[in-house]
Amino acid sequence: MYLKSQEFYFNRARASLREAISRYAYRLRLPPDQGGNPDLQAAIQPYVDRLEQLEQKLNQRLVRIAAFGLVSRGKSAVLNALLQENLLETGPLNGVTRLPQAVRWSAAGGKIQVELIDTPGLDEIQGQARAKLAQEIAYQADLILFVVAGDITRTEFQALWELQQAQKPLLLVFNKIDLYPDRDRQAIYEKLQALAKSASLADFSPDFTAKTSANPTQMITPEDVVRVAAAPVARSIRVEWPDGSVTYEQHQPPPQIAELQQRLLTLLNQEGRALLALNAMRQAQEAEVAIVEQIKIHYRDQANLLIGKFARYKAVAIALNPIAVLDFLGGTIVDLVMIRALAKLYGLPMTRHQAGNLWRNICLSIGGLLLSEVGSGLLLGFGKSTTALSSLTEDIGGVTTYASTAIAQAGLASYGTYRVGQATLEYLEQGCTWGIQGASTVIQEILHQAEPGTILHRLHPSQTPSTQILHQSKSG
Ligand SMILES: Nc1nc2c(ncn2[C@@H]2O[C@H](COP(=O)(O)OP(=O)(O)OP(=O)(O)O)[C@@H](O)[C@H]2O)c(=O)[nH]1
Ligand SMILES: [Mg+2]
Repeated sequence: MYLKSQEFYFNRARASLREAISRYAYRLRLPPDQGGNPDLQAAIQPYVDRLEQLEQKLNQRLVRIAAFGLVSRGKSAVLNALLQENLLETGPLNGVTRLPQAVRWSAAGGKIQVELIDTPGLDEIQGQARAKLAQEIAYQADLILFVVAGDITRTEFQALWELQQAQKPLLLVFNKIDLYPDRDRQAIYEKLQALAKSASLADFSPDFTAKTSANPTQMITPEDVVRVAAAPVARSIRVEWPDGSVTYEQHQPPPQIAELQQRLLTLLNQEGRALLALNAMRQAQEAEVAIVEQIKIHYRDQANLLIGKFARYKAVAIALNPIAVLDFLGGTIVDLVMIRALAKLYGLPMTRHQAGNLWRNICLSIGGLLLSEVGSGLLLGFGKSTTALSSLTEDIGGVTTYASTAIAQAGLASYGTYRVGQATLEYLEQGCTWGIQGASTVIQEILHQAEPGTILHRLHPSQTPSTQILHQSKSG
């Protein structure tokens, strides 16, 4: 059941990306004489490239797993143990790994490809550069392994907290278990699991202040804490020979990596493609928001001119037209034509998301007219018409009444058009990611269908208050 929907959403993400790419790639190819804007094209090119990279990553079904942790916790050793090959350099000194490195992992089975990313210790490169590099890698990753080698330190908490800003699923890898006697090992393991359960870091340690008090590990369940010994220390073994002599031999125990390997394989199999789809959609959403932002900037003046022009059309039409019913009809038509013109100017699709909002603004714009007719103290809805009639036959006073009603209405009408214009811009902007095939829509669907107990389910807005705020502000 879950497997089937996973494939379904994976394909939906692909379709969504393809649609977005074709929408903006078309714009890039448009020559200047057909409305292509070289400035805008240059500005959106990098984002369209990013969409294309995302599509490639999806087509390859490439899952990125990044290992993070402080220096010498055994990040490189853990990845080597998974790879069953010493491809990554390890060593007893701090800061052996200097640059991020990606290695393909073939053991994940045929359905998906996996790339393991080794990173420098989080406390190795200093300050801003460290934080920025880590954020970038975390942002690219589909899953994070956070490697510790015992009790979590304060610096590790802080690092975890920062990594969680990327909203990626995370496994807590307790490495070097060979260094602890059984009882200590169990105690640390239970403490790490307890951490996953506690709601706030403040519960866990009084050291934590408001900023860090939201538990960065709240998205981890106890089963996401795994115990490994990626490169257990060699033991010297005393050998007593038949002739009575004694020698010592170095014995290298094999890595203990099964717990991590099992958890990863299960996860990739059950949720790998859904995770891929989710991350691709999140990144596509950001790229698209950036593209639309550029479009908005480049067409802002033209759009305002256009809205102003329609507002004037409407004002004139309404002021000159003495028949009330035609005001409404004419006003609505002007608004609708303007909406089309704006969509065309921006080259963005008219999707149905939030069409209701747009209609409400159109109705308000018309409602304003209606109220002004009532408010002019004359016959319901026919204020201007009646004054128009009377002004034909009566004194100059009638004409002034007509004129002032007309001016008031024209002002209201053009203000209404202005409001509809602004609402249209917002609507077009959101329509891109909230359309049927839009990234935001697909993200929401993936998170909604996630079953309890899955890592995806824990990424659901209702599970994490911080995403909810993000989500609400995006959906406006
Ligand atoms: N006893 C023991 N030592 C380990 C284990 N895993 C790694 N080590 C040792 O810990 C040291 C650091 O391992 P690395 O894999 O280089 O650690 P790292 O986190 O990649 O370190 P940097 O790249 O310097 O940040 C090496 O000397 C490893 O042999 C383990 O499971 N048990
Ligand atoms: Mg390393």
